Amino acid sequence: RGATVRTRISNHVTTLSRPNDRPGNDEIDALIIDALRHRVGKDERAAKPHDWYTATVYALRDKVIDRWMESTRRTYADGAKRVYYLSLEFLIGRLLRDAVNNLDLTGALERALRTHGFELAELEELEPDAALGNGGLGRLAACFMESLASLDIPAYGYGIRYVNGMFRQRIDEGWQVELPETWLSHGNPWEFDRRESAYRIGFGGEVISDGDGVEWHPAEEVEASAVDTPVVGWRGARVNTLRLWTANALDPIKLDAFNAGDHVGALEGEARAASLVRVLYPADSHKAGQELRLRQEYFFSAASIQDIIRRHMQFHEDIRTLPDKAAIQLNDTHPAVAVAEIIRLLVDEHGLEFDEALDITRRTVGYTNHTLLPEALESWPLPLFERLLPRHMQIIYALNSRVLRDARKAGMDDPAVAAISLIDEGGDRRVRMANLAFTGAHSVNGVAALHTELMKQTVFHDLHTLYPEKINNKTNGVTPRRWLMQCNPGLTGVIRDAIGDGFMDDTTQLEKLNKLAGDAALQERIAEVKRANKVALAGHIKELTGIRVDPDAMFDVQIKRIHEYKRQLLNLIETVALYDQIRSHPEKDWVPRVKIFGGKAAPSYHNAKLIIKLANDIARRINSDPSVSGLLKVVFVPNYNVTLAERIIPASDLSEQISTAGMEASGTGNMKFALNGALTIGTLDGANIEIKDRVGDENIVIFGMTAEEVAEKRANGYNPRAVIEGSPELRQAVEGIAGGVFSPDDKDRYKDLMGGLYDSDWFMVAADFDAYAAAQRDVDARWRDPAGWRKAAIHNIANVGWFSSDRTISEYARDIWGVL
Ligand code: B1H
Repeated sequence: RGATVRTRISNHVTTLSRPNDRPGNDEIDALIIDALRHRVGKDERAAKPHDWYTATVYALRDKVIDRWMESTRRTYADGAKRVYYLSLEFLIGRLLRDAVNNLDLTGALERALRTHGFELAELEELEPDAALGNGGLGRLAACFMESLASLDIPAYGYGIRYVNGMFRQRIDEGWQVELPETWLSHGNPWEFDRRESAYRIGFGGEVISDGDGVEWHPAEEVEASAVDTPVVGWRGARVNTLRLWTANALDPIKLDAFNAGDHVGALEGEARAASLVRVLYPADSHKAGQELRLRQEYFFSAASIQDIIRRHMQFHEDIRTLPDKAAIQLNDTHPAVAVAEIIRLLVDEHGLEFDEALDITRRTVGYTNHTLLPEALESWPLPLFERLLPRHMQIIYALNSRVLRDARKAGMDDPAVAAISLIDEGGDRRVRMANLAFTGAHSVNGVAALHTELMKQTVFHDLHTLYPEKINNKTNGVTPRRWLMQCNPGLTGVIRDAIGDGFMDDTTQLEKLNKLAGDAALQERIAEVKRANKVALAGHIKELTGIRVDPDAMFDVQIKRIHEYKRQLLNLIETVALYDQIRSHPEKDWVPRVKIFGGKAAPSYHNAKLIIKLANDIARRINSDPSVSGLLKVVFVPNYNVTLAERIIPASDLSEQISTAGMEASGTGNMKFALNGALTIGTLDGANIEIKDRVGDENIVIFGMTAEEVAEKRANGYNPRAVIEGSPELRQAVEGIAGGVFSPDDKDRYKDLMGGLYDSDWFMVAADFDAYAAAQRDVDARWRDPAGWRKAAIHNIANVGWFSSDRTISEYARDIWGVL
């Protein structure tokens, strides 16, 4: 299989003219000047940097469009099966460097821009970071889109074009403040309005059945209209489409109301439509429970399914061949209502019997689960679901009756049948979206080996017993184009010099570095690149926070959404313990560290916001204490996003992946850090386990309880108070925080947060503390041996090529979609 991927890519190596360093950049220059004049409407003298940026994107876009049309023509001509990735999140970040790099135009474009007095890097800074996602789930969707194009798989991403994506985070006196992010305020030169691709999406109303048919008469309708962004594959292999839906009122203005003087009411339809695509719910690994969220889910699922079926009928004419020509992947349960929508269209519009419609749906749909956290499992109150989607509710009942019949036939008992049901009957009745997705799909996958095992044992235990062939694992991956070549050109250059270019088309070739890991010259070059990246980051940190950090200290980094299960608190408490230790034993040979934190908290997540404040309170105190100066600094970088990650990861020495075992489904940041030569300190959770298996036990620092031990401890009664009292270091740190050492202005600020550790400590911070602190001292010992550290870093880079999203996507393609 690996070979298939390689040949597919190398076929395209020849189709793109290389090398990029041929002298003439007249073509790209001419395109830029033409775009500047005729599309931006400025001449070279009047143009501002932003105009040049826009013109540059237009010029590139023109190069992209030719390949885009060629890709589409090829797919039509081949009658090929298409992949449809439905996701409420696409965390794509900036796109300029992606396009330039994948079209191999970096050199040509840099030279062209320099003739006009611009650096490409400086224009890149003008591009807003498109944050149409929360965290890992959304970023995974973006990496997948890039890999699909790179592997030459015809694919469409479907989502929502949020006007306000993820909020911008400001830190005000240490507290998170959320501001709207207006990424579209200067227009978006990457997108194409496709008003001709528009569909009516209904809500509410009633279902009328007369003898031979069923008709849904919605009470409200909005129009979904498509906005397309091209996604360029590596070496221009292919250009796919990211199709994001925007909403319009069918009747933009009610003229009768307007003429009657109701000027606001006349525009109400437009306002209601606009509200659908206004904001991304900022709830990572947590359900966003409002009605508007369910409306968003149905709006984008229904528009996407209508689009997919229209395209299918246009070219294949027979709805029964849908599973041969389309694979629809549901990114978590957010688009799960698509299952009911497909069945509805097949039954109500195409006249199929229910069972045949269900069979076609199942053969077309795959579902990816991303979390087992109970608070993130979506379910909707039945009355709400029924009011908003009455026909879909009927279809869900019809599907449920078949599923429950299967369960009874298999001899399952009442508790098992209750667990399998699409309706949760405990308390207020709710529709379980995970059960809908599971029963409506032929494939249900987890995102790392441990997570997939836990799916079978816990949340999906009974569904798995009933349908044992569905659950499969697809360990996540990240695109090496963005997360190595683009974000770390220095390291990429050193690797090319050391092992040649082969790894750029097949990251498993990074393994060639293993035998060079002890080579002093290579270690030196990699260390120089790391240092340069750290100097650059230190400058950026100074600009963002005013804090001065020493590039020769260890950069110890935890950047990710703030969540209790990710245990930023464990890291912070250990930071305080280290601070105490340094002050008690100033004579010891401490390793200078910079503790870097970054991440957003869901606006309604009280403890997560308090953890941000704690990080900032700890930072203020430690950074101003001369007794640890030069040894310990703490930084909270505001507004963590994809663009910041691209700066921070290449400059990191230590990657913190310390979630409570069993709770982080996979993690993908862990892969990015290792690929950029950071060592990991982590628990046996998610993909950490598979990273350890690949880089080797001696090149990663693992600590703490296993998922099994966590479950056991929870089952057998866990007494955190006793643990805290039995650990002097932990106790001193927790008492200090609880007593107001870091919050002299409000001594009780952290009383309840720390109290929670004594009383319940659901995330087992106390239970893992001593092991974590010991692991950190082990990290110190390794750092004191620079050659040993550098060697371990090289083994990390060498052995995580497997975590390329090209590998992940080729597995989906082969096992789930049947397109490779
Ligand atoms: C992940 C989410 C998520 N899992 C609900 N679940 C959301 C759930 O807005 N919501 O309602 C948003 C996001 N996100 C993450 O997915 C996992 O926590 C990571 O471990 C994993 O690496 C990532 C990609 O699979």
